[in-house]
Amino acid sequence: MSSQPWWRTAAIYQVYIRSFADGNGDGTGDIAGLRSRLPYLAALGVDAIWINPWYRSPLNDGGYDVADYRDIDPRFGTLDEATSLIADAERHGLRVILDLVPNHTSHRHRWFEEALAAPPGSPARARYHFRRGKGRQGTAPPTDWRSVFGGPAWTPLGDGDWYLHLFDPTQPDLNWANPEVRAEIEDVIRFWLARGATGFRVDVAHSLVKDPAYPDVGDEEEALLVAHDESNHPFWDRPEIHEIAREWRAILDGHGDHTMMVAEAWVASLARLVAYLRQGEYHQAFDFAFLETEWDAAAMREVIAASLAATATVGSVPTWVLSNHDVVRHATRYGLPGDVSAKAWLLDGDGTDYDPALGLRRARAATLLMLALPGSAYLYQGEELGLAEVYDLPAAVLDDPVWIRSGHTEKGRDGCRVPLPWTVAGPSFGFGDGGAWLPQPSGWGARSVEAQRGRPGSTLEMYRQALALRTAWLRDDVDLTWEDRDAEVVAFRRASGLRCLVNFGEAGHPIPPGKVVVASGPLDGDRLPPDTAVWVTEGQRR
Ligand code: TEU
Repeated sequence: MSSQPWWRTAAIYQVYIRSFADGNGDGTGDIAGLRSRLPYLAALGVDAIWINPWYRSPLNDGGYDVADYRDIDPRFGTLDEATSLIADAERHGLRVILDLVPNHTSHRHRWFEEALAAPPGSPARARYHFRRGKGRQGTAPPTDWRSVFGGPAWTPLGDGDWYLHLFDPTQPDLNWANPEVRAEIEDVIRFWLARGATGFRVDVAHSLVKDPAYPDVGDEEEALLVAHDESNHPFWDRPEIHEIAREWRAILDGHGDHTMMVAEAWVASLARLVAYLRQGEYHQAFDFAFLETEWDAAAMREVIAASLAATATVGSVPTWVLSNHDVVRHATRYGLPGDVSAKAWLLDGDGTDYDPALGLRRARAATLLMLALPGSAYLYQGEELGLAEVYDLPAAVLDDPVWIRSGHTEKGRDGCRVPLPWTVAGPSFGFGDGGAWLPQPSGWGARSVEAQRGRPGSTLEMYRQALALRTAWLRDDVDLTWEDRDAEVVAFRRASGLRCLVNFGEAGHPIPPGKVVVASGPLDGDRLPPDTAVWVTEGQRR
């Protein structure tokens, strides 16, 4: 038995439900599909799943536009099915973490519809941020704030009031100064805990509270940034957020010590990130600096050491992630030249040297690195198949509001959200009996679960092996000892005796004595080739 709370060393698998598995053949993933694949997830060896929003929603932002926090969107299933899914998952040894979206609702939420029907200054409008426009006629936005997806963060209603939306206009921001809002989200938390959820991934945890004076940001550049290193930005990372986190934490603590919540907080520095992990606040917060680090030994060592040191100051451990539904898949990122921004490349990448084989090789090595580190790791569906970003989706099928809101200057996040291939052939490669809501590449079948299952050396088998070894070797301790080797090789030893070596250089490197228990690619005798990682053990496996 481990002495650590489960989440401190957990591997958690992110299910983007719309694209995971389709149980009814309508082209959209659903709860029935997910239920049928629970044995797959259990066999993969993860401890928990995090399910992206499955609530009733117009799906203008893939479900991050919630119309009813206490019901399931009919395209995904029913509330009864959701409750059964959570119980089923538990029987498979999988905990369930849900996505909590407290910063904004959908414009189709009952509250927003009430607000629109009510006059300016009414209590119904006080649940959101409604402000008079600037200028004599009120025709200018109340502030210069910009939406993360592009364009102004305010939309006028025609009655003098404008409403705030830091994301899409279909996602009005809730007013966290209003006690009714706080009570409502607390109740939503209780609602899902009562249905067996273990905890929550909290969406845009660094926003919520806005400066009641609604000042301009002033600087155009600043207005666009998601992360700020000051404590008085009008809408990002304000100090009042921490009090809200403490209230939520108290609710979770009241439901048992297995509960947890993880913050999605894109903040400016590690120091600001670990503030979310203080006693009585979040259990975890994603460390996105790791996924933003270029393929370079010194840079990787630095970002890992910094995260370990910073989280230790609050008695916590890092939370690693390489891919999720918002970023270009890591198998593609690592295949791009170091000076190319993956996000920008999506738009007009054809001219760039993209090397998918190199990307996959490095992605597999990066995964072994991540899974060997102290702390927890979040895996994004499909990375265990080595899936690459589908960068050439035609404009006509793009669904991410980013594409439109950015005036077609950012392609958006659909390329990492393409439905999974389960079988070598079939109408949607086993995703379901019908089609897929986003078109899958023709070569997708060769990457399918069926094609990789049981095949030695496949990415799927590498993940399975590494996750099993992680459970056996890396459960109990949070220590890491760096080993002094070649500058181009990141090497460390865990207290259990397991060593991890990753070669970022261009020449082979000697593998230390011991047993190689997993490798990210073919080895060159007793040498570790470039862009490859190994785990080596000494002594008996516990
Ligand atoms: O994302 C928060 C966020 O600010 C970024 O991830 C941003 O969406 C992205 O960089 C834009 O390109 C969360 C969710 O993960 C995301 O899917 C939602 O769209 C967003 O919140 C709004 O709810």
